[in-house]
Order: sequence, then structure tokens, then C-alpha cells
Amino acid sequence: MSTRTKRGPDAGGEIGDSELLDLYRNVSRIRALELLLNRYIEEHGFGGFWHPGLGQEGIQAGAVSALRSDDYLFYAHRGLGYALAKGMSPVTLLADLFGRTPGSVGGKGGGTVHFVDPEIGVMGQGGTVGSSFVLGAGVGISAQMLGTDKVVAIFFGDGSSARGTFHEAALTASVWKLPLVWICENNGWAISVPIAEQSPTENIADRAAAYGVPGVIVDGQDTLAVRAATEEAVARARAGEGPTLIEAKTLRVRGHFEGDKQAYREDLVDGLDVPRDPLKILRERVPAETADRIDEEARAEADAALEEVLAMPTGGEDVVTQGVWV
Ligand SMILES: Cc1ncc(C[n+]2csc(CCOP(=O)(O)OP(=O)(O)O)c2C)c(N)n1
Ligand SMILES: [Mg+2]
Repeated sequence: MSTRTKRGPDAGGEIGDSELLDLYRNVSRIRALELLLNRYIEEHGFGGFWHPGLGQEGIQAGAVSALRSDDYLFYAHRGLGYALAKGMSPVTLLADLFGRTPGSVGGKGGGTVHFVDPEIGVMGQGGTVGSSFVLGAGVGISAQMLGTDKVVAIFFGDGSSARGTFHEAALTASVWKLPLVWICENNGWAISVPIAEQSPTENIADRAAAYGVPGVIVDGQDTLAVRAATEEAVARARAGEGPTLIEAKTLRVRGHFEGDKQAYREDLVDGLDVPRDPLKILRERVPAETADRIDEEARAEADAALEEVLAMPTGGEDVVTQGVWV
């Protein structure tokens, strides 16, 4: 199979008015948290690692909007938009990020990789980037064996696609037609290594051909295009036809983590400017007054969540030994 590129006015597919508003609301809610965290860390610093996803919100919200509430999600480390769009509350997510005990991992957090809510399919993550390929394939096997029609969405970055875990999982998943959708957020960087030095091919999606699955390239700044590509891939997975590899082309607006000075980088973006901003692009589809109101509500939700979370307790040493196997 060859790689297809979806772009242009038809790439966005059909969307109803209320779904469009829900989608805009989620992009706006993620953006509000991104800006809030940026501001907070600038003023107060941060004990853990925050990998900002500013500018990549449209991929996260767009792809997740194509999932059913009982589908599974393995998120990547860039931002917390994936889990927010799947239904986790900003209070829980920030509690995890700030290591507060009411968070979903009881205060063990301190970074994006630590939150989980199996009730709504948010499956957490392994301790290393790229472990989701094999964990996600395992969940796909269980969905298939149990005879459910649930789908597993696995987000990852361009750099993570270099892991051997990608290739071993992709081979098995394509042969066994597991119900997976791989969504690569190609932001051009793996920490300080540009894509040209990581990959012999320009497109990550080109690798799909080796596994006999569709490879689809989509504009990651176009939320509706990401949603449409994911809808198609989800339908294919649900019908038992196996995985699809979607590559959403985007760019990393901020540093690898907040505080990264990025001395290695020549394509630096000015501060918080988002080139081809997915929020603005989607906003063109929404009446201005409605969009203003949604943005205002999103900011208020984020502010209130942070205030609530900062008043929550952090755990003592006992947190470390709670919930572990031995
Ligand atoms: C197995 C493993 N190797 C290296 C790291 C360190 N590491 C964390 S993020 C990252 C880069 C990931 O790049 P990419 O997948 O493109 O995601 P992005 O940060 O650009 O969103 C690396 C190398 C890790 N966490 N796990
Ligand atoms: Mg990257």
C-alpha cells in the first residue's frame, strides 16, 4: 500500500454543529491549560518535567474526537490534551502533574506520563517512550480475543518511532489485523535531534507500506483533517481490517520541556506564537461570539482547576510503596 496525503478543503470530512462546538471547546480547553502551565512555570518553576504541547492541540483533540468513549487510548508525553479530550478532568490531570494525592496515580506523578483512567480507556503509559506500541498491541489482542469492537489509539512522536518496539508491534499487529490506530505527531524534533537526522525517509507514514497497512499523511494544524483521517482509520480497525498509520505533520513550538533553552535550534518560534495555529484555523468555522465565550469558559476552568490542585496535599514517603507489585 502507498502513503496517501489528505489535504485541501475536502480533508476535513463532515461534522455536525454540536460536534464542531465540542471539538472547538476541547482544543480551547487544552490551549488554556497549555498557556496556564507556561505562565505558572515561568513564575514559580516546576519540580517535574512539563513537555508543552502548545500548537499540537488540534491533533490531540481531533484524533480523540474520532474515538468512542469505550475505545482505548495510549497517549504520548507532549501535553495532557489526549486525556482531557478523552474525558479526564483538568483537576485530576493537574493533580497528577503536580504530584498531588487526589490525582489518578495517588501522588506518584510529576510529569505527563503518569495519569490513568481505565474506565474511559485512558490506559496510562510505560516508563519509556515507545513502550505504548507493545502495550497498545497487547490491549488490541485482548479486544480482539474478547470479541469486542473496541479500538486502541496509540499516540507517539517522530523520535519514538525509531524504537524497536514500533517495528515488532507493527509487524504482529498488521499480520493479526489488530484494531489499532497509530497516530504520529511529527513535530520535527526528538529532543535536540531534527527529523532529517533521525529518519532515512521524509515521512514516517511511508513505513506503513512495509507492514501492508495504510499510511496517511495529514496536516496536523487542521483539526478537522486529523479527525477525518482518524475516523477512517477507526472504522477500518473496528471492521477487523487492521491498523492504520497516520502521520500528522506539525511543529514543536516550545522546547522539549519547559525550560529547555533550545540552543541547538535554528527554527525557533517567537515565544508563544503558534504558526498556522490550529485553534485559529478551527475558529473560522465557529461564530465569533460563541468562540469567545468558549475560550473564556476554558480559561476559567483551567484557572479554577489549578487553584484547587495547588491546595491539595502531596504524599509522604509512603506514596512510593503504595500500589506497587512487591
Ligand atoms: C526508551 C527511551 N529512550 C529515550 C528516552 C528519552 N526521551 C524522552 S522524550 C524523547 C524524544 C521523543 O521524541 P518524539 O517521539 O519525537 O516526541 P516529542 O518529544 O517530539 O513530542 C527522548 C529521546 C526515553 N524516555 N525513553
Ligand atoms: Mg518529535
